[in-house]
Amino acid sequence: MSSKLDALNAWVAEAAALAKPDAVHWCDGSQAEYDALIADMLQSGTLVALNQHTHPGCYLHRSNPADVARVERLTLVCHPQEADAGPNNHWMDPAAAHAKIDAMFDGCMRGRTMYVIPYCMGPIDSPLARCGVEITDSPYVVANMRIMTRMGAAALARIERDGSFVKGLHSIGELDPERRWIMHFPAELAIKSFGSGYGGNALLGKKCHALRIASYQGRTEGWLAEHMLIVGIENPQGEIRYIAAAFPSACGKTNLSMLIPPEGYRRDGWKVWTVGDDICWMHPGEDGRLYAINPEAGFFGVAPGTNRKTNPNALETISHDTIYTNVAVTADNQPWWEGLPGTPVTDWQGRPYDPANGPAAHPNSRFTASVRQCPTWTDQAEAPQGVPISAIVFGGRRASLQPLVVQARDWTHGVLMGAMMGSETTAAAAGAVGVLRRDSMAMKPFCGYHYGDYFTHWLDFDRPAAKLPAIFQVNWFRKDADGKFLWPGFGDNLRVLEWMLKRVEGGATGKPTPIGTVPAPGELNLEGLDLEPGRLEALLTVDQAGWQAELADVETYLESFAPRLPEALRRERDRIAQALAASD
Ligand code: SAT
Ligand code: MN
Repeated sequence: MSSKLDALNAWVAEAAALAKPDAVHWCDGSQAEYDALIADMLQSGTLVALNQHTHPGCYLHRSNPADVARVERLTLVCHPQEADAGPNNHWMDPAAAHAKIDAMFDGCMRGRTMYVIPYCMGPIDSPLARCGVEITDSPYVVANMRIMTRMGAAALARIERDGSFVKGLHSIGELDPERRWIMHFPAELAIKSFGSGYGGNALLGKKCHALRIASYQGRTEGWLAEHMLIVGIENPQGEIRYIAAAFPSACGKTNLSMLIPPEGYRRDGWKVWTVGDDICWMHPGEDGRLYAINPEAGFFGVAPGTNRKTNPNALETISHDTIYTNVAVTADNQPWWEGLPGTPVTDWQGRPYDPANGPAAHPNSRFTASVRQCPTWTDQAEAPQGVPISAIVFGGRRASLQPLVVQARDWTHGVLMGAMMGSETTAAAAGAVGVLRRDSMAMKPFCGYHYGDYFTHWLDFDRPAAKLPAIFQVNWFRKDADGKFLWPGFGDNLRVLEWMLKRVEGGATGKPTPIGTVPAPGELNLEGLDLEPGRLEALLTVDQAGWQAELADVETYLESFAPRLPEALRRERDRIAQALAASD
């Protein structure tokens, strides 16, 4: 073998010597390999076949009930200096971390096969793509990685060309929550994950590599790794503009990335193209614009709430060749979750369904399917240079305060908007649901280094020749006094995206407010939408006292990143606070 693979071979040998598997299997990514893995998992009970007439190629995995979400307290970012991890991460000294987790890996694969998975995050020939190798003892992880990444022989060939890759060592261990760690060593481009088989903890190409490690790599190399969907909006003239949007987990990124335009828009010829639903890597291009790729090749989406009305494209995507995790099952063995028609008979734990046990599908139950199965998938997702981004959107789940849409006045204001994002927590992470927490750029669980340095890195993109995207803040989740959502969301969100693109192209003047620009009366296209009188005003209201309180809270939050908080953000916050006070 060539010397470029020596480092890989040596690392695999070292991992095998530590974990002591019965066999080592190098994954080639072929269909035959995938089929054989599925057959083995059906035999061992790791997978259950679903109704092959209604859902060909679909299987169900029921995970350990104590292993259904990411666990932030067990997720560590191990920089040599604790200060570099920042208050936004849990930290352990790298040497201590290695020692702790290596003791768990010692002999953990006895009686198991160790799989070596070469993978590429991004189009295989893209200069923006980066490779990794995951070693795991979970065939479920292998099957998911084949859907979620460009995995196998082509990735190995690229690793051989590049000579570098991210090392990910994973074992499900005993799935014991007491013996579980997800550790990142950004300076070593390494990940070690033990004791969990759940998506974000175990599919190491996803959050661990494409966000935590890549955010750090991006800072060193001058690009951004973000928790963003990428969607193309085609207008009736056939022009396509791309938008990248950050939302915390389980806030509708998948839905927004493949939305169906409202009827009037469809009639007029508007189309939506899906590039990615979760992760976006953005590099400045030679023309000064930001170009984005989706490093992933699949969707690992939240099942509950996905239905004909909310996301028909997702339903179509997952109607075949999909791995389901922790959903319920109907009498005729179809996958089922809350929001679908039909009746569950078996719950996500495999028990006869009883409402007394809670929802039939786990609230964080998931589907894994290739992006290519999505009716709105575009081959621009394979463009090696990426797609140019016209607008960046930050969105949270806020029952009050945050207007439907606000545009930042410039890049610095936009970075502040991202930094001060707040959102009510969801089931994607273990812990209480519905609690407001700050989640800067939706990266709180995923930024692999100090948030203060990360804000500085964002601000640094504002250079003389840069042609940066406009930045907007949205909130689809604002409620009225009775707790009802004010905005219909889903396909109608295109109305808001259209306004953003008009702003970018100079086709809307907007209405200035102390917190940014909102749509002027008449600028949001509401044709065909039955909004009760006063609703739009309620959606766009800037509650002055509420915002003053918000900015006071933001100040405390931002200062938690001192002394690394960039002064520009402090000044920007002060400017808005003064504008609010002046509008009193
Ligand atoms: O962390 S996962 O990738 O498993 C899902 C999510 O939280 O977005
Ligand atoms: Mn996500």
